[in-house]
Amino acid sequence: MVVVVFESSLGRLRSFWFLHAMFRFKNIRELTCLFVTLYILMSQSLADDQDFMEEFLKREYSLAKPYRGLGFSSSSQWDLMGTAVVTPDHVRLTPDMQSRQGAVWSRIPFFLKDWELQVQFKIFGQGKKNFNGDGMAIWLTKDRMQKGPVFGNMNHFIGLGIFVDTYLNAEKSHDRAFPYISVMLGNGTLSYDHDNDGRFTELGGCTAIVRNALYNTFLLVRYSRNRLTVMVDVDGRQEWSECADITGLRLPTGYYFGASAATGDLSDNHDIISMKLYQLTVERTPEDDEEEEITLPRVDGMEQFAVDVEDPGMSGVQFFFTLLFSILGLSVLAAVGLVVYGRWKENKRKRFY
Ligand SMILES: [Ca+2]
Repeated sequence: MVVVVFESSLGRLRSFWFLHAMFRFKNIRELTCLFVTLYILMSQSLADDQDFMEEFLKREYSLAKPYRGLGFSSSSQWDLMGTAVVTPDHVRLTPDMQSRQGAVWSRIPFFLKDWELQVQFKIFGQGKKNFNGDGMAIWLTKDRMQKGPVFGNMNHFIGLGIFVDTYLNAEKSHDRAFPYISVMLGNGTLSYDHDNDGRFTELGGCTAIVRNALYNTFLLVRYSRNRLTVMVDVDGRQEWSECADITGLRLPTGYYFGASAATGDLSDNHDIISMKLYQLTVERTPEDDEEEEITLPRVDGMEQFAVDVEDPGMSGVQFFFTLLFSILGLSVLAAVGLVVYGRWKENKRKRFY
């Protein structure tokens, strides 16, 4: 969106220069007038774009300055967890100290279908390159406020996790540089493998040199019509570079946004400056609206998301005990039947006399 804003302003500017070629300036006053007009037009266009963006900003799902009452007030829409603290400039999930876990979680379940999340954050610390960790994650998951081994959140999560992994755990992995951003979709049974930096469950990702960077990092997550795109801006150029693009990704609604971070033997400051959620206007066909409601996240055509709901059948031991108890049950029934029959016969004989 920043790109859109920037490019559209630039577009207007270009068209003005085209007009400019048709003018001839007689004196400095005309030139000044031209610059003033240009300035007013530009600031006007920027304001228009800003208004346009603000219209679609969903404040109830956004976290931005000033963080009044965040985590404490009953009117706040976010909860803090672990080592997370709020300062006037950021929400610090972990300080640059060993073995810390912190998170911030939205209190309101999320039901929009087409959306875009822009996260502004900063990761920095005293440690030299490769002597820092572990990283942070952005979440949209069924459960919230859980502690665990996945960047400060639970393992076997259900929903979307986007990891900013700042430490390379896998020993034999030289094909990618760290920090590395990766996308994972959890269905409750998939496990995040920390020792391999989640490589086997990764749906997409990219290297992004976000640590100790000059500028704050911007991460964009766009989800629309079952397509998830992740883009990143690390060097303050206000230009997005593509990081991941996954189609056929199906995410149920009613989940919670969150951000978490963790340090271990190595550490860093993990700061969230803002998380802004925008609603996207997307034309939907009747087929889109008729689309089945899903209960578990999945990616079309991926085996690991096929949930086995069939009866797995009996094992040998189960079969043996089932047979044993059936025989025992039948024997008891037969014995009871015989006793009842014997009594009935005796009663009949007594009545006869
Ligand atoms: Ca790692």
